Amino acid sequence: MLVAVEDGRAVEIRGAPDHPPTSGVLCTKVARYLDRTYSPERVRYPMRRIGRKGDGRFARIGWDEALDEIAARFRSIADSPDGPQAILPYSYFGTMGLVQGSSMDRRFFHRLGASLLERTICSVAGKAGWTAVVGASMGMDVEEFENSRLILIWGSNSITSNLHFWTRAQEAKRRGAKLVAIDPYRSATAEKCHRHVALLPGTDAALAFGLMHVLIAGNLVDRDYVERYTQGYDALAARAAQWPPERVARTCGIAAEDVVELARDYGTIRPAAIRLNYGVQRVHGGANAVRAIACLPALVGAWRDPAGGALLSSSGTYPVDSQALERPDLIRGSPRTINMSTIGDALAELDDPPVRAIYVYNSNPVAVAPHGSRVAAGFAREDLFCVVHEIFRTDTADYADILLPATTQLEQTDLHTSYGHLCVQANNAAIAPLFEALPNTEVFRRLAARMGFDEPCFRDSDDDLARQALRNGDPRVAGLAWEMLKSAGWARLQVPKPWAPFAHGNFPTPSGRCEFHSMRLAAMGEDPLPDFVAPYESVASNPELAARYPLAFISPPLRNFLNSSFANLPASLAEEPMPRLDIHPGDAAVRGIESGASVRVFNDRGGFLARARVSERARRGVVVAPSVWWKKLAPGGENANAVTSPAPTDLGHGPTFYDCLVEVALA
Ligand SMILES: Nc1nc2c(c(=O)[nH]1)N[C@H]1C(S)=C(S)[C@@H](COP(=O)(O)OP(=O)(O)OC[C@H]3O[C@@H](n4cnc5c(=O)[nH]c(N)nc54)[C@H](O)[C@@H]3O)O[C@H]1N2
Ligand SMILES: Nc1nc2c(c(=O)[nH]1)N[C@H]1C(S)=C(S)[C@@H](COP(=O)(O)OP(=O)(O)OC[C@H]3O[C@@H](n4cnc5c(=O)[nH]c(N)nc54)[C@H](O)[C@@H]3O)O[C@H]1N2
Ligand SMILES: [Mo]
Repeated sequence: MLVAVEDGRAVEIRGAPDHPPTSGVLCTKVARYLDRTYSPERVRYPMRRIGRKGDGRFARIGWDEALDEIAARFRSIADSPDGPQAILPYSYFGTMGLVQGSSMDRRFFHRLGASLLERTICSVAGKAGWTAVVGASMGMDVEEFENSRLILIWGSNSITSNLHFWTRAQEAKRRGAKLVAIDPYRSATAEKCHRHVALLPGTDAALAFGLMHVLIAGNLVDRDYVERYTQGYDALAARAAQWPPERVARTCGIAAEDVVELARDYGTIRPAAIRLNYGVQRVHGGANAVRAIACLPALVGAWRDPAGGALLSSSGTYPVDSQALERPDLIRGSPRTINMSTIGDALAELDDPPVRAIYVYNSNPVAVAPHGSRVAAGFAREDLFCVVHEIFRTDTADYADILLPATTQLEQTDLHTSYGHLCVQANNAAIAPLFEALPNTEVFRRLAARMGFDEPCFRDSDDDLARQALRNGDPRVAGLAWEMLKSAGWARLQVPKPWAPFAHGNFPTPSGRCEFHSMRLAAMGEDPLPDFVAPYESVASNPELAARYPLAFISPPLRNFLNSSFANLPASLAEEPMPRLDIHPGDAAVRGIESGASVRVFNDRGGFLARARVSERARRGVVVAPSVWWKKLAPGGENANAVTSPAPTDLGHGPTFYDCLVEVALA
């Protein structure tokens, strides 16, 4: 991102035209980054709560006063019989930069002895599933998709959430490739694909097994690749044998012919690529679905070609030195770990010790965490000392005892890897911090000094931290020193181009092979093979619940929002004036719902209001509420997370946002 500055003020931003994976294009929301930076709604100064928790009424105080108070409260909790574990950091990826996202903050809470946070809210199930089979979060180079002949876009609305991949997929389409969307929702992306397989949420593993079944029966397996580079083929084939297309069709709610045709295409068109994304893994069987899908490219030898294989995340291609950044060696005692996805339960139930203080940064849990009423109730606890460091007065900020002003990316220094491409980016500050805003690192530096943490690492500057971020000596970052990145802006990792990481095996698994069968998972007491794990909440798996709440509910990302970020900007809200619910004409008619009607979406966990849009974008039996809205900007003050569930995924303890039954009625 290039920023033009005049008299200290950023006046224009644009994509860098020569940055290979993004080629000068900013996505819809980031193109509004100046609106965000110069918004009149920014948190400008440190503030102290004067109203009731949740009211969002504050009075200005100074930085010294704010930090003195936080340090005093933390010290008194740490010295009490409850100890420092009663303090909890809460952060996710408000910024994904390594410096502002996971460095000084971790050092501070480690040294304090605070409870550890398990950061599960997004991708853990998919990561667990993918690494079981492939070994690390690595896959195709996004730039290669333009050379693919068949692309399965699996659980991804790429036009919304992964524009730079979509550009390549469109180029492939122009060159004659076939595009297939596998998604319960006819998203903008699915609409532009040649085929759309609209399966029921949470049934992807069944479809993957169905594809294997047909590939094996039709002799479309690459025997040579399987023999040389994989492990557990016979056992996997035995599982696949249990999934003839008719059974798959019943489980997924699709036609058996769809399974057969898709498998034939996948077994015969080369190069065949899968853009797998996180939409498939927010369900009970999310990790197993990703495991099953991750087996497919090896079965047909698709990895042989740089434009074949699959991509879930590229993040594991970067040699990030998290030990150096986060300093887990500083951890005092053996603190417990709290799962961020069940924060509502943790705030309500833990008592040995209870969570007495929470420090939120880079996240907006009151809007984004599942089972929203529990989360809000937890944050409303009068005895909870709550610090929120934010750019805006989010739903979470309203519960702060102390609210601190944060810088935006234009005002801070950082180093960014990626989970979609293979470049490293320097984030140089373009302008000085506005108002009294400070970056995350500086706040933790100042707090560390107040707490008397005198280890030299608490004095590292942001440049020092950026210098430590990548593992020195790793050949993938040879020559990519921080000083070089700062002046060049970015550089591609030192990996071969074209990139075909598994063309000759070399899987970063314990066996070095693609592990259809995983001894590592077996040793953990898990199924060594992928399997279909049914949703917690679906008509087939939970008919009793479905009798009351018959509709499957999903709430995927909106193009104009980034989770709940950007969701308060007037330009975003001009395009998304109301929370929307897509519902199929058949499901709408029996409920007397017409397009434009105000509806209530509800289950036992809660409910929220949306405006119905009746169309076949939603398949029958599934309703879709693009998200994540700020609760206080939504009619009725609730958003989609009023109904979503914190029940854990099969591996990784992720939340199951898209494993959720609801009923819909006219409001
Ligand atoms: N504009 C925008 N971009 C974003 C984000 C955003 O909020 N807005 N969020 C960012 C973040 S944090 C993430 S994690 C990424 C990834 O975000 P993803 O979770 O990959 O999001 P989407 O691309 O919307 O893909 C989700 C798709 O999966 C579908 N889906 C839901 N359930 C299932 C299922 O069970 N099976 C299958 N096959 N499909 C299902 C949904 O209908 C949706 O079309 O996007 C990032 N990019
Ligand atoms: N219903 C439903 N819920 C979902 C999802 C879904 O698909 N459906 N998606 C889930 C996913 S994939 C994810 S990743 C999570 C995301 O959850 P979060 O990581 O909480 O993401 P955001 O809502 O973007 O909130 C990030 C906050 O950090 C702030 N911020 C940005 N930069 C900085 C900074 O430098 N310093 C500080 N202190 N603050 C900063 C922003 O202003 C913003 O309010 O939401 C999840 N919630
Ligand atoms: Mo995410």
